[in-house]
Amino acid sequence: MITMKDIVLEGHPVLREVAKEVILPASEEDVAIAKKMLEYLINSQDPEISAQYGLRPGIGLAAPQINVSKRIIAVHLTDDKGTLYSYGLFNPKIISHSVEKAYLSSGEGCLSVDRPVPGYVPRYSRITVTGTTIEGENIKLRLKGLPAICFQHEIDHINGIMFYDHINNEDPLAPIPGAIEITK
Ligand code: K2U
Ligand code: NI
Repeated sequence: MITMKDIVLEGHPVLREVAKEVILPASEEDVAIAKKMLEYLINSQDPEISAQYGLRPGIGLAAPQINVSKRIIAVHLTDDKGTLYSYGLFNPKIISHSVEKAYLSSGEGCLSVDRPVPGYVPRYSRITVTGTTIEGENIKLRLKGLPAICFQHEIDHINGIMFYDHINNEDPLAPIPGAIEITK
């Protein structure tokens, strides 16, 4: 199982690389990586397991964060309507997005950043994402709210982008014009 020792911290060069496409159909090795990443998220959200292994709770994880420079992400969260989004996804791609922006009112954190970084992170409020699931299904997801924020955070990771790259350094908490505020 993945624990915190397996998650690389900011400053590690892999977090600034553009990760490589996964050759499909995914190999047993890449399927196992995606399954372990999803397992981490599920474990990290279990109070007993996360306490026992000292896991930081996560709703998303990208393969570069476990020092694997491949386009693999995992997401495990429930949105405000109670819809569960639980995926291990190969080669995720944002194929369209809204002009409208959104941001998390609490700002963002990252399992690879063990310090608070205050500031609003502008994201697209709605996105359409394609990718291939662990089961080998090619899917298209239309997302908004926290799922949209999470997928953008993880897809940033496979492009070598960190959430704080988007923060307005002059005024981190400046309102983002026209953006909607999302509370988690
Ligand atoms: O990629 C990661 O480091 C996991 C991130 C993903 C994430 C950050 C900000 C906003 C959305 C997703 C976090 O550690 S997951 C922790 C978390 C939990 C609930 C809501 C937001 C973030
Ligand atoms: Ni992160």
